[in-house]
Amino acid sequence: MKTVKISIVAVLALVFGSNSYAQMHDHSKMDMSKTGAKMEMASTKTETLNVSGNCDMCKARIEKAAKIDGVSRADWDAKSKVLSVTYDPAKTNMDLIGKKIAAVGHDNGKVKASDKAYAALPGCCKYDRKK
Ligand SMILES: [Cu+2]
Repeated sequence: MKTVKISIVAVLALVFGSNSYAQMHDHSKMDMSKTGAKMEMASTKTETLNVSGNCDMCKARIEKAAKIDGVSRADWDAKSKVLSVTYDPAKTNMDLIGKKIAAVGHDNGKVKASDKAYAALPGCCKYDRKK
């Protein structure tokens, strides 16, 4: 009788033991995927850039110009004149993004727009230029 009890305990321990092992295994898998997601996020960078502009038309133009290959998000705030860009540093950089924005007429912290590009802006978009 004693040996039967012991074997039942042994079986239970085995079942619970393997069960908790399986759970631990699942958790470690979950943690691994979480780490993977974090690593993916770490491969992109978010930076801000001061970009001159006035209105919603400027916003659309600036954000469109900023969304070059490697840029996953571009958001310009008309009030603060700050553009926030999320990009993959392996594919592009802030100098390049600044250059693209200057090319459509908007002075920014990286590159100043040419007089020609600025002159091509619609009247409402002609922001005050710092000389
Ligand atoms: Cu505008």
